[in-house]
Amino acid sequence: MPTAPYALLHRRSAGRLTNGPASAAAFGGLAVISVSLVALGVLTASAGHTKAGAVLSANAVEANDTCANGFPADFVWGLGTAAYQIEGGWNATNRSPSIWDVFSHTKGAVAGGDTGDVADDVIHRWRDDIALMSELGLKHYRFSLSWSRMMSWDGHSMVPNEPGIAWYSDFLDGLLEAGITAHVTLYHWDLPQALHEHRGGWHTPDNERILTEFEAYATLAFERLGSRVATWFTFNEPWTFTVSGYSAGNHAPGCVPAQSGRGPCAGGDVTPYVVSTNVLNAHARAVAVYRTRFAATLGGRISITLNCEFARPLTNSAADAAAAERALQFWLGWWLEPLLSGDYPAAMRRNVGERLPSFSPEQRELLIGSIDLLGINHYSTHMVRDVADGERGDASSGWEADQHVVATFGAGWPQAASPWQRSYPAGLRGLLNWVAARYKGDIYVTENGWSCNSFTAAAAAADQEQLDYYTGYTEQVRLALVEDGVPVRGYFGWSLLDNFEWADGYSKRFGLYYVNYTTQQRTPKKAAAWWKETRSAC
Ligand code: GBH
Repeated sequence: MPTAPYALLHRRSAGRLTNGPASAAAFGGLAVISVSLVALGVLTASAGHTKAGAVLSANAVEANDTCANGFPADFVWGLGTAAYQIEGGWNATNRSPSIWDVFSHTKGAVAGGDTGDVADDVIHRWRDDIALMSELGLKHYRFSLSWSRMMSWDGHSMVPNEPGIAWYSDFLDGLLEAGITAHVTLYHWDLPQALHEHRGGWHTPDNERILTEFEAYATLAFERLGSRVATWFTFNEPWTFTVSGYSAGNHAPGCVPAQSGRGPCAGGDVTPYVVSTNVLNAHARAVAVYRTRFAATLGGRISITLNCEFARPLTNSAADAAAAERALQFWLGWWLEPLLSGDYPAAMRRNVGERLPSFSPEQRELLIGSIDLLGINHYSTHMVRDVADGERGDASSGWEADQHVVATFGAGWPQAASPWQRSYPAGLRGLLNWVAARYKGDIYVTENGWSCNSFTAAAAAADQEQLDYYTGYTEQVRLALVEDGVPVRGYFGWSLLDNFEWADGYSKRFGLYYVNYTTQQRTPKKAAAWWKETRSAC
């Protein structure tokens, strides 16, 4: 059987997708004794997390430090979620709209007309959900803050929103009481609508105003919540919100390159690169604030989470090998390379040309080494070939076309409910090795999980495919660590609960717990029991 027509599975029409070496400074945070986290008892739940020993080579792992699951005793096992996908409470705590509220309420934007208005209603059910985490024996939880819950628009800029801050503060206290370490993302795609509309958002070239706003938001979060946060992630998957939001158009704010004229999406083929440049600069500014004002007293670490599907060459040809490498540079190098060297990858400079902005010397300096560790999200693998002469590749324009590749799936790879996902566990090991060849610091898999083919509570409780995905992928993480010496220190499954799966609404289910959206009842899936028995118990 030939490989599946990957690109065709995703395209509604041309250009639109349907579905939705670290510098020494990079390790600065590790040397710090985390006084306040220790005082608060956080470190009891995160052994090895902020202590210097975490940088020891994986090869130094002693047999008697190894758990029954084959991982070191201090390996971090966690689960993740994101604000707009689970919280609901769209106007509780005086929250104001983000670009996702506006997008999801736009006719035809989200499957089934679903919105995040209620989602998993975690805003009201959080005590029960922390109890659920405890039941699972969970020690690490990754979640994001809603910027427009933390802050409100005063007509000129974003200002602190006390009821929203109080909610997150209570939630963090709840985690702490349950002995669960918090790993917090500042931006999981939900830009305050006011900043998009009135302050040029991410899409305006050299937008100093958005950098200033992000810096103020990050500072507020560090100040008010930082004593209870072990790891900060500035952005989750900038690739996804940039490409899906500003090139494919199937995520908020829904920009496509073909759009012309006035308005936020008028930048055409340049917009994704304008967005990436603003986002990278915003990341660097927030990290600089954390390091200069907070790291020494709070003792946490700060980084970014980048996503990448692994790319394997479709054939043995040199052209396809180069195409697979180029695909990885376009997905991951786009973000990783500036963080390590201060500039975009050479492959992107070649293909994107003058549409790709440059960083100033000051911006480069802030970017280089601006991660204390690296978060990697990974779901699937692509078989990639070079474009033929005259062919445009996976799209007619935009980031997709700039790569000059065509991506498909391997024959026989199990198909998830989401058309874009097939299971190929070895891809994660390949990706971790690719990353470790470039970045020498600690790596955490911050997302990995399966879009379940079970759609009722009863079917979900017996879902073997999700369990197979987790056992297959975590085994490849173990091999990367133990056999290849990749410094992978943790793994976060996606997700704790079924939730609002962006453009797919509630039609796709990644949770370890099935959620009935009518009753809000949570039912553990088979993989939840596995998690409890083999990941929580060392
Ligand atoms: C992550 O995104 C998110 O961080 C999380 O919020 C989300 O719920 C979870 O994973 C599951 O989706 O093949 O061209 O159609 C995953 C990111 C989703 C990015 C699928 C690529 C397919 C684009 N990936 N998407 S395409």
